[in-house]
Amino acid sequence: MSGKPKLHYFNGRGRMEPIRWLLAAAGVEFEESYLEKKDDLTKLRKDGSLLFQQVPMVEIDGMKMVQTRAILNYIATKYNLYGKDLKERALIDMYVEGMFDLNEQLMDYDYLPADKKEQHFANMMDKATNRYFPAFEKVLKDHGQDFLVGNQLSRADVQLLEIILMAEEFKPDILAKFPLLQSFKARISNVPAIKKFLQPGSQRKARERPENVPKVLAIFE
Ligand SMILES: N[C@@H](CCC(=O)N[C@@H](CS)C(=O)NCC(=O)O)C(=O)O
Repeated sequence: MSGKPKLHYFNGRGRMEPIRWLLAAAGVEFEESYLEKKDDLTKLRKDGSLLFQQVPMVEIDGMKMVQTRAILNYIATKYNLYGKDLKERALIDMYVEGMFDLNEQLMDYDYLPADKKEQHFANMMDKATNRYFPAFEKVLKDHGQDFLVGNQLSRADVQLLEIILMAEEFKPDILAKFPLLQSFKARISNVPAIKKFLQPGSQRKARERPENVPKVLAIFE
């Protein structure tokens, strides 16, 4: 055993990507084991490795953790990316839950059938532009700090940057009306561990290519 966390998922973003981001931001090296086909998932299930028969699963500190949020909570707590007290943590939880709601829409898009994409795209862009990004712009404006919560980097900053970059892949000028989010993006992208993760060749995953979608869907059907 190398002692590094081991991530079990398919070779794509999905629900594992925020976990990759958070580990990278914490400066933690990790290994990955990719599910290539349904049999790989069946094997993990038969091993008893998946409490609810689902991935993401992360082997970390002698545990086989499932449930994305539980995994992220553990990593954030362990590496001090979860605020300095209960109230900061409450704010981080609130912000991050909003990010999960938007993330779900962004994440689903590439896996939808063609006839559902247009409506979904309009809805997710509307939510990003009129609900979530204005909220985070306001948070930054109200307290005038560099980070979303308190005076140090937290998981909320890491996840917001991830979502901003994802949303820009769909609409490059999506931050046009959000000057504080633009400077936030530049600032957080420059945190050394994050900067490294943003370089080509890191374990960060690209958006799903259309030709891979059937293969990924077949793992879980
Ligand atoms: N609440 C779970 C949901 C996990 C989930 O739906 N995973 C999908 C892959 S992204 C899966 O394993 N699907 C197969 C199944 O639910 O049987 C989490 O956040 O980890």
